[in-house]
Amino acid sequence: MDGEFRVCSSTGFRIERSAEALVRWNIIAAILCLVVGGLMGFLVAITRWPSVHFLSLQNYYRFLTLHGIDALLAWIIFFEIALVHYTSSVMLNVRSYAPMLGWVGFGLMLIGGAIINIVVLAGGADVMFTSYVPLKAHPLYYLGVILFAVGALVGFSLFFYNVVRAKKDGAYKRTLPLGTFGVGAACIIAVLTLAHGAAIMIPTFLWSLDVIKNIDPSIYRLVFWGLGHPSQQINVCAMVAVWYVVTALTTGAKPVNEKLSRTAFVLYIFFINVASEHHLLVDPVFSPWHKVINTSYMMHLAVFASMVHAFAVPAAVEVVLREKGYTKGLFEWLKKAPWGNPAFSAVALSILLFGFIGGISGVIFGTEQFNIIRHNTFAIPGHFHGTVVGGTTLAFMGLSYLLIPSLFRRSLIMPGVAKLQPYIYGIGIAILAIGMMSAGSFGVPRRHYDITFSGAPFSFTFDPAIDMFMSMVGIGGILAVIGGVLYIVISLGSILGGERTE
Ligand code: HEM
Ligand SMILES: [Cu+2]
Repeated sequence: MDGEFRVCSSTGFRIERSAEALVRWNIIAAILCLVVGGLMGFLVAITRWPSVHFLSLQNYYRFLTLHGIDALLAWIIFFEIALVHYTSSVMLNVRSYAPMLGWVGFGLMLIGGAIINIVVLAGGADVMFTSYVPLKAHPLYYLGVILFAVGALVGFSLFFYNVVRAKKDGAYKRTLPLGTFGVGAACIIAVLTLAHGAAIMIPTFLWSLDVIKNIDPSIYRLVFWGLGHPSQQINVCAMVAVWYVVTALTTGAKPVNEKLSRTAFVLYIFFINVASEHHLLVDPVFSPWHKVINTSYMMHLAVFASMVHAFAVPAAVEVVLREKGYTKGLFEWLKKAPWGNPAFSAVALSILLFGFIGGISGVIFGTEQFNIIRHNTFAIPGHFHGTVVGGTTLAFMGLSYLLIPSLFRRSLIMPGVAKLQPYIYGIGIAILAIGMMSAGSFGVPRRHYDITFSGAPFSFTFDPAIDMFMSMVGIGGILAVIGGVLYIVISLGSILGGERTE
């Protein structure tokens, strides 16, 4: 099976069987994780909507834990490993050089992910995604996380092996194509991130076994965010790489200045970890001077990189569409962009939502001076549903609309619905995130089961304005869930039962 190539009629890439199989199975695993993660998100959202308040106290925290794990960790990382194989073999027209290792990594991630899900559902780990000590989970939970992370490390490392071997085989001359380069930056950050992960998860595992007696919560948070924050930058880097790849494949866009785009990826590698400090702004670990310098100045080195991409991608689309003759007025090119192609519209919405909802709010909430009035409020999940959901998840959905015809060789079922899906999902997420941020600005806490405080010895009522914002969370959440279900039906339905294309 290894070494057998075919030429893809839609993208022109020479695709080898084992590389194709790795991309396919990682995508299938990713979508299945999104099924569980999305269902949990739905249940949590209708629980936070006070007029519904669906789950029991215990299940709220249990399912919130699972939502974070399956949506943020599993869906996104499985998809990123698919991207690793796609950009380091398919896009370079070479074979996968170590497919066995690819399967070992995949298997570890599956086993680790399954263990985590089972332990959480069995009630052994109501610790939420961050598993802050001294909250203690069953040792198997930490073992599951470690296995998943080792599997991911194997997957990300294969990128380097593939591109080095591909160069020897003459697949590219001086430098990698931009999409591959971007995923390469993500892989470098991934290796650094997973090293922090090992440094914190292995001791915590030993602590849960009583081998280590005590872990200082401040140290835990410091090292944990060396894992937790840069892993979001893997997502940002991979998402931006997808922006370039999808706009290139759907419109033929080429960056106006490729060197600038590459430099921006390098900025991510160097400066993203300094931004981890925004998670520690209420901790006594760093001095106020350190926090102000870090979050008012250093942080912008990475933010600047995102600004570059946010201009470079639309500019590339504008240039190519103007070349095609859409030159009337300032915006004819924008009107004539392929808005009916769900791959393109998903990426366009991803750029908008990531920039205007996720990015701007992140810069504001991450500043030392502002952080204290938003810390641990509902505004924070509002911010990151703009980044990892409106941004990354939507971009990955868009790419998968291209990969299904190209790699699974099936055409999309329900093409008319597929056209609408990115809009339904995107608008839902926008309403959800804005509702969360607005409620947070009135002090509504995150990770809180009952903001009416029923049965509490003292009474407290929030500003009545939050009723509207919490309803936005419920209604936006339901709309996003409808968009998510449509995505799952279309993608899995096409993979299983779409018309064969070649
Ligand atoms: C239909 C889509 C989604 C809905 C309706 C939804 C809704 C929610 C809600 C209501 C919360 C609870 C916040 C709280 O009570 O503090 C939450 C938390 C969270 N969501 Fe989502 N979400 C969705 C999709 C996603 C996706 C795709 C991701 C990841 C890529 C994600 C990542 C997270 C994370 C990491 C948390 C925080 C968990 C924690 O505090 O431990 N969500 N989501
Ligand atoms: Cu962060």
